[in-house]
Amino acid sequence: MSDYRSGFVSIVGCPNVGKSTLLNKLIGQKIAIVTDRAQTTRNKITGVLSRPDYQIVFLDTPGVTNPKNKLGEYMQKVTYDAMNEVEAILFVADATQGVREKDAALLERLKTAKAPVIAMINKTDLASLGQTNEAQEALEKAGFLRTILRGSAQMGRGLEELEKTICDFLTPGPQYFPDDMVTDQPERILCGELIREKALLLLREEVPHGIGVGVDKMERREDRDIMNVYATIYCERESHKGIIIGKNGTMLKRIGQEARKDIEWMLGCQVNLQLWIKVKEDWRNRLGMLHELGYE
Ligand SMILES: Nc1nc2c(ncn2[C@@H]2O[C@H](COP(=O)(O)OP(=O)(O)OP(=O)(O)O)[C@@H](O)[C@H]2O)c(=O)[nH]1
Ligand SMILES: [Mg+2]
Repeated sequence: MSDYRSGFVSIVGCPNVGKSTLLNKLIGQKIAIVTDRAQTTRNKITGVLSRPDYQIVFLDTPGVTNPKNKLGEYMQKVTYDAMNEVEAILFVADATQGVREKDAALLERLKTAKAPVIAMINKTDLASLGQTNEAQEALEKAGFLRTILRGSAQMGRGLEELEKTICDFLTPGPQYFPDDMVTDQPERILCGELIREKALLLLREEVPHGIGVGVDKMERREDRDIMNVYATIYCERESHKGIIIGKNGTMLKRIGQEARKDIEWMLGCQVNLQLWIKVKEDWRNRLGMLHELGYE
């Protein structure tokens, strides 16, 4: 297959603009968790799109923001590192927010990136045409973007054109991943992420950002097709622990039930999910804990 092409494309942008939603839609499978909270994604997430004559390896990244702790610094580094050694960079903007100061700051950084940068104005389903046009004009002013596309990741609009555009940046190269592999994240990490997603979605106030999830053990029961999954939810304060457990344990139960459904769907078998909660004060500044939770 001499005309086979491939390439890496990193997806970058401010928090909450829809990068992970876009990744999932492009791949056609949920590999990155999505919530309405800023800073949902904490690590680089690889998503592989395989077609008969090309392969695009997408790198979803944490939304760029000023770090407030070591975890934040790690997340920023993940994003900046992902801008190197890729064939193209996809900058995502939110049509309803336009190009804010923080978007402009990231664009400024992207100006000096080695790879060509294209932009996608996302969430057009929520924005007026005027808002979208305004975002487009602001992006055009940046002056270095190769193409500016618009669409809605959630509605699946504009994705074919996006894929076609990205194809132009692929180069003759190897198939990096087998056809049936959509991500390089191990099941254990995906399980932890699904639990974290449910916690983020169900918990309010300041609790969610301080949550980390570690999957301690996964074991298939020999007698039946059931997977036992043991996981720990880490939080930063005793009072947060109480909120996560909820009145009579109802909140923890809901997080567990909703996460279990998704994990069963992902693993294709019945799951017995056991959740524990531990308080680790200021864990987002503790390197040992960050390593333990896969942020290294
Ligand atoms: N209406 C609408 N909502 C969207 C669209 N894309 C994403 N969203 C919503 O926007 C929110 C943020 O989506 P994410 O995909 O988690 O955003 P992100 O850029 O990955 O965010 P971080 O990981 O925090 O940087 C979620 O509530 C999504 O459902 C879209 O095209 N239309
Ligand atoms: Mg994300």
